[in-house]
Amino acid sequence: MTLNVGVIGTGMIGQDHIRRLTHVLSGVRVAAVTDVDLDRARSVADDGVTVHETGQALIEDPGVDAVVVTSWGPTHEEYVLACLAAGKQVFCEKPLATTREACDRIIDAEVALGRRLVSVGFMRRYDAQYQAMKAVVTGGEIGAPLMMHAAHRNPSVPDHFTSDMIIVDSTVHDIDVARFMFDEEVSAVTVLKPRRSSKAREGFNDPLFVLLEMESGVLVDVEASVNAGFAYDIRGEVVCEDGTVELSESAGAVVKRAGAYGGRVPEDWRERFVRAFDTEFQAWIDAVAAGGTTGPSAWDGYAATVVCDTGLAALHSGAREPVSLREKPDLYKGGIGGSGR
Ligand code: NAD
Ligand code: ISE
Repeated sequence: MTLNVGVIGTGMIGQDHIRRLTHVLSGVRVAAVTDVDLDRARSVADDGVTVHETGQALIEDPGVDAVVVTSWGPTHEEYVLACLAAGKQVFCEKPLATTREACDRIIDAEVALGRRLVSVGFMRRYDAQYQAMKAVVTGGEIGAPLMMHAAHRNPSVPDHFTSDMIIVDSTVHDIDVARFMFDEEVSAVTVLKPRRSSKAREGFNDPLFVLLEMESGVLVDVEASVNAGFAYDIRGEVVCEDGTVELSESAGAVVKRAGAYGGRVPEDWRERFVRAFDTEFQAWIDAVAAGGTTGPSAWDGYAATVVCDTGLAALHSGAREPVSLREKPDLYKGGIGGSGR
């Protein structure tokens, strides 16, 4: 069976996902696309792909079995709710929605339906290095986890990027990793402002130092910088009672020559996580074709957005801010989201 997917939002990541759905993955085809910029949607539609004028029309198209949402964050709620109303599986890029209230409405709608239709695009859970790290942590071979050190370094960001976006757009991935790694919620957030990088424009606090307190007491620090210049550099190390485990330096080769050694640092998130995105989507396609879904749930999307909101409060107050989550509905009980394994 071939799964017919409709893609809403044909910008940067929408085009990257259309490429993998069309040329890399199996059991799937892109049947329809749409974008508020219709010319852009038309320009990426191969022969045989329907271009819809609205996301609503795409969701209602009987030729579309399941939907991928890759439009701007503030539009996600509307499309995810429409997919739930239509009874169609939906893969929504992060964020699930941009406010706690919007995530609440999605959870309420999915719980009322009584089955999971929503999967959220936290692709790091499908990255081989993060999965290997989690296997060591949960295997217990180096004892109980105490701390995690993480770094999220973007080479540069567009002019519209703000300090708030360092948290909601970038650190949101590290928040999801922390929940995934330790299978528990974040209970408090503190955000410190290190010396400002001279490469950050006036008034823009970059980098930020984000401290997440997990329910068990594990501490996770995230250095988030978006003007690192040199490359896209993602780091992580978990410190346990009897040892440490860290993300390996590179999936590629290490070259030694002329008294030095080195390897490639990825250019951007597309290069660093290309395999994770492929694995994430193939798992979703296979699960949807089999009549279900997989991957991070609406609860995972909700929790990440609430922690981001709390992070923004901490950034602006300078204080430690506690995280307050609603009661977890039974639909999402049994651990924190999926990992595709
Ligand atoms: P983008 O601006 O390149 O593309 C977004 C597209 O959505 C644009 O073509 C825009 O015209 C379209 N759009 C806006 N409003 C719309 C609407 N109401 N209906 C239909 N189309 C609409 O942005 P992007 O970088 O591709 O990001 C898109 C989403 O993907 C964001 O939520 C972003 O956070 C997420 N993202 C995730 C990752 C990741 O690593 N998982 C990486 C990049 C982006
Ligand atoms: C971007 O939107 C992503 O999601 C990338 O994974 C992240 O590294 C980057 O900082 C964001 O801007």
